[in-house]
Amino acid sequence: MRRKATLITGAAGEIGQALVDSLVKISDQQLITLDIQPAPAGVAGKVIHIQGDILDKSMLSRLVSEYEIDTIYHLAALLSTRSEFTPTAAHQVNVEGTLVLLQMASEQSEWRGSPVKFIFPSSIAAYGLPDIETKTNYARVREWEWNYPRTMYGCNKLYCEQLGIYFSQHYRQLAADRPVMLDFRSLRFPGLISAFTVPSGGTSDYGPEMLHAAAKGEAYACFVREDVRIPFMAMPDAVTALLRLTAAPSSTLSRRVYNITSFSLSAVEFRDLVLKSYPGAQISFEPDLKRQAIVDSWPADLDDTPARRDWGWYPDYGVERCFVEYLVPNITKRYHPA
Ligand code: AKB
Repeated sequence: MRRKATLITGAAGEIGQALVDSLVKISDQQLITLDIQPAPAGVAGKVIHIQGDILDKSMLSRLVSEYEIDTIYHLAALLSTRSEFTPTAAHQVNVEGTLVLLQMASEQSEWRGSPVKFIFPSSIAAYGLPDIETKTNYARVREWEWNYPRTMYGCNKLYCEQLGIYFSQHYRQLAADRPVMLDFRSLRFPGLISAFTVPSGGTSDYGPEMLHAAAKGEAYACFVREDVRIPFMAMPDAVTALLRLTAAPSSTLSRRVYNITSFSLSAVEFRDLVLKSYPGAQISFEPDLKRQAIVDSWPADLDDTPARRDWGWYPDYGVERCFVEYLVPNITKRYHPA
């Protein structure tokens, strides 16, 4: 008999590291982590780590010959700025990688006779507001509005959401027998901020970069204007949301893709919060017009009513608690251990 397992791709990335840290504490089944990078420090011996490429089908075949995978957290992706520099590679990793895993999860669902849960992080990058006026007028964007991404990463996320829905609801719709289909669930995250990892390759990174630079005592030039506003969330809330959505009974879910958010800040409000804790921080604004245009196309806020209603989503960290209790003490300790 194959052992039951949970697969986490992109496990060495920012969300991956935080999620795996939580899963090792609460999961009663084998965790298999997959990443192009080595296993994150701290999980050695607690997970089976495969250092490899999600596009490697023979590696995935070996995996399912040994394990019955019942839940997949598919976190592997190239983020928005990096994807603009290498759009073809982004498409390969973000779309083809997702397709390979969706196919594997579909086959596994049939073999098991019950749906594999496929949990997929999407992003505010799936939205694209055409100009600042529209962004101001449509501040709290709902899931079905403004789905016109302007980045490769945003296009990839939006399309993979649709692929996930297809594999959950319409896969092999012309076959004589309806297959057991996978159970796709996705969250559109705002900009995430972790106290323990530094982001790389994203366009919402100016927030966390400001904070980490201030804690290190380094000057930071923010690459967007003072008034640019997007939603943010503390990483522990992102992990809680992933776990809560995974655990939600299917009968309570009215959608497969949910917005979630915590607080929205303009870049200057973010700077002011950083200055409260690190009064000597040297933060200037030197907009990079091209990266700024990407952030300008993202919503100022998200309407997360369906997530709150269907599966009880709420953020534990509002802005104050996020900075005062989570970010500042942990980031300070990271760079200035006692
Ligand atoms: C990025 O900036 O690419 C990500 C995102 C908003 O999804 N942080």
